[in-house]
Amino acid sequence: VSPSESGHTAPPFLTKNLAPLAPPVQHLRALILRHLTSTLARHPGAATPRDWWIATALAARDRIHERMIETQAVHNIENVRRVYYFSLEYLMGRLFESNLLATGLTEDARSALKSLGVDFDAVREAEIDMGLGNGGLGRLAACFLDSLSTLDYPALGYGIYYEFGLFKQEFVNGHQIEHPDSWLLFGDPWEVVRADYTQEVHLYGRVENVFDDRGNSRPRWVDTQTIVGVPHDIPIAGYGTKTVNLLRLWASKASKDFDLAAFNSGGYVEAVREKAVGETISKVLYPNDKTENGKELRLVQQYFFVACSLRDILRRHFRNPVNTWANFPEKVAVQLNDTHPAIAVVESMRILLDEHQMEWEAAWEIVQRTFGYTNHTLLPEALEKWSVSLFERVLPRHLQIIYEMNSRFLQKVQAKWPGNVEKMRTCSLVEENGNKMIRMAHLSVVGSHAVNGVAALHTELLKKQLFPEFNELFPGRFQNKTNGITPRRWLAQCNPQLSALITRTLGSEAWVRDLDLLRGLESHAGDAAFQEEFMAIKRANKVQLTAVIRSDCGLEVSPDALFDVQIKRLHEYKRQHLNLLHILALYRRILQNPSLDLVPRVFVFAAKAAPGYDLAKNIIRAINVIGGKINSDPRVNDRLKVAFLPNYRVSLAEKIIPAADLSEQISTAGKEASGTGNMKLALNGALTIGTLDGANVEIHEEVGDENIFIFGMTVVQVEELRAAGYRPWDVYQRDEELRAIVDWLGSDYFTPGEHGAFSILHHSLLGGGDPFMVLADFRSYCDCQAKVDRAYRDRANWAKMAILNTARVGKFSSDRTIREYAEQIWNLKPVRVP
Ligand code: T68
Repeated sequence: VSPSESGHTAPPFLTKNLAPLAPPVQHLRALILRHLTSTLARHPGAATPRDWWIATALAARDRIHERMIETQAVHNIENVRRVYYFSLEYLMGRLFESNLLATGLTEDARSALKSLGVDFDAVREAEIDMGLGNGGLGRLAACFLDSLSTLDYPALGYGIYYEFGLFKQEFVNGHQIEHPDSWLLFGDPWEVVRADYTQEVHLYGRVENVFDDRGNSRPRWVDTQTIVGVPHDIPIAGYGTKTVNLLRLWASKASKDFDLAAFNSGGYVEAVREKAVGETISKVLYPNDKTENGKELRLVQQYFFVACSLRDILRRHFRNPVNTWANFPEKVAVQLNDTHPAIAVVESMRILLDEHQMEWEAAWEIVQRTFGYTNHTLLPEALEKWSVSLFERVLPRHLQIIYEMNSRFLQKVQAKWPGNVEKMRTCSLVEENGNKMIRMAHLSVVGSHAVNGVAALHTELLKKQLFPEFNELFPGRFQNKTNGITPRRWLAQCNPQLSALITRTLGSEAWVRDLDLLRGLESHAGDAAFQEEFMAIKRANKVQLTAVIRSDCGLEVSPDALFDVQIKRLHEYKRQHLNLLHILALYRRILQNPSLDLVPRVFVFAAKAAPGYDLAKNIIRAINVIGGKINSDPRVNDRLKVAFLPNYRVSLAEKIIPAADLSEQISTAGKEASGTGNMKLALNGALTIGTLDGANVEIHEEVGDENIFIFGMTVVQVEELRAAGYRPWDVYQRDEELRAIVDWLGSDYFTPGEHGAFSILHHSLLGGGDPFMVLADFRSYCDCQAKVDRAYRDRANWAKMAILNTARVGKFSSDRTIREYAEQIWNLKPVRVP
């Protein structure tokens, strides 16, 4: 079909003076122009990059929709088993390039736009990130969706269509200031609203007992408030395949009934106000990446999306007349991304017991066979608990079911450890010290057939420290699934030059779908010419990052310096302040020895702090203020620069990662469940300086001891020191340099006239007991950084190490992770879409 016959033609007045192009490009150009005029009502002469972005996205979407319709038809007709990923967070980033890459339209779009005099990069930059997540957990969900589609697994992601994603961050006088993230301001060209699949959800109310005609009583949940969920579908196109799965996000609306009741009693304004309450549920993403603060709206969000999603799954299952409850667990696998959606276990029981009159045992078997649970943290403050009184108000029937689950479970505990009250107390789904709380992690373990950690070390600690009793009660239930990252976004897309070099060297693009093929680069690691090319690309990426640092920080840095990068949420356990202490130490050494020979370094930070996390915000302020002082001190003579890039997000990570020389992965051993930034940086040829924590352990195994900088205490040493009684004061007293810089930090040297500006940080290190053992690891860290300095001077060897990092981290593809989930937890088979 020629463009003119396909109906996709642009109006002739727009095309008559355009240069002829290859037919597919010409076709795409016509499509872009048609969307510009008919969808956006814009003349090309007046179009902004944003208009071109939307028009091009809609053109690509046309192709994705065709594949999506085809995929869903195949899945439905073949009545396939699907996995449903339940997550409160999806950190998707921009979708323009990833969708073009998946559909093979990148070069055509580039040429089509170029022929219209439009710059591809400016168009790409017009898209606002879809930032519906906090950090690693949300980004992992996004990588998993990419791998699920690429590997042809039938899958659906369920979540919330937040009107405001993670806040925008700005720095004012070094302080973090938050602004709302209005990502929908210009619309989302990727989504399709499916109002016909709207679901109703009930909340609050009370439970009463009703009697049937045999005199048996049954509980009934009554006097509830109704909220409706409207699905917004985002297509997830696989790379190099026709599969397009869906991410289905629920937006909350007040129900019609809700309106009517108030209208009928004459309260128009009240009705509209109540409607607004219904719509607040999906208004905003909670910006805490670790602490749970027990807010009612958060529980309501969790229940809202879970209830909508389960009803949607049932609708899909029973739409096919051959399906029954008996084959439900054969068709449906649900994965819980942390405990945030764990109420799904209880809601499923409620549906089976109350709406389908199933017996407990039968219902429980279905539920357990259906659910899997992924744990992402051992930090006690991050383990979700909900107060019983809140539960009783919001979800009274669910509380009853939890009590029943608990009583049956505690019988098992009793049988295993007869008469052991302590075991009952530790295992119970209900915590009973003072304010009664529901332990969502325990509930998730009991309600799932598989529980997994996200790195080998993390899973071991999960079994030994967090859930030892559960591991004994349910042998084989705990498994490891080391995290991964999608090589599409995190190499092919973000580092096009390195990707081209790899493709040229390996002779094909197959590595994009099979990352283990990067091992083929190993034999080139010692080749001087290859090293030159590899490092020239690194330098070009660094030059590009210098432009970002210039525009976002107003700072001039040299691309020949070592780019030392720490990018991740700001958290005590991640120890950005350990990095800061090292910077202070170097600064002080320069002041004491003006001719000190140091490899020039640019310290690149990017991190958001939870808005209520004072210590994290104080660390940001300290890095900004001390960095500012160092940057402008002529005595430093450009040997040190500190760039804290504001508003860290996926699209910024894509610019920083390809330019990194050194990757800071310096958490206290035992605290970082896995990390995934560590994988992205290593894949792009940055060397890791890190502790033996999370997936660093496995990166160390893969790249080899000579190609990584390991320092600090191990998990065992951390535990021993804690048991022996850790006294940061002693470390401080013993180490002259450490003492000097901690005192310096505590003084008002860096903030004249503003006394105690960093007192929260200073206190955490000394008086506060240094819970993450920053001082204990300081000396080892400095020594290791000195090794980095020496290693960087040997350019050829550094290049070799960097190449070997890229070559040896194929294991950390999320394709490998997803295959493991599919084979070992979901029992899921790929389905090819012809
Ligand atoms: C992260 N967790 C882990 N949590 O910290 C990281 N938490 O080690 C791991 O690599 C990653 O998960 C993927 O497994 C988080 O990112 C959150 O963001 C979060 C959000 C809300 C509530 C609790």
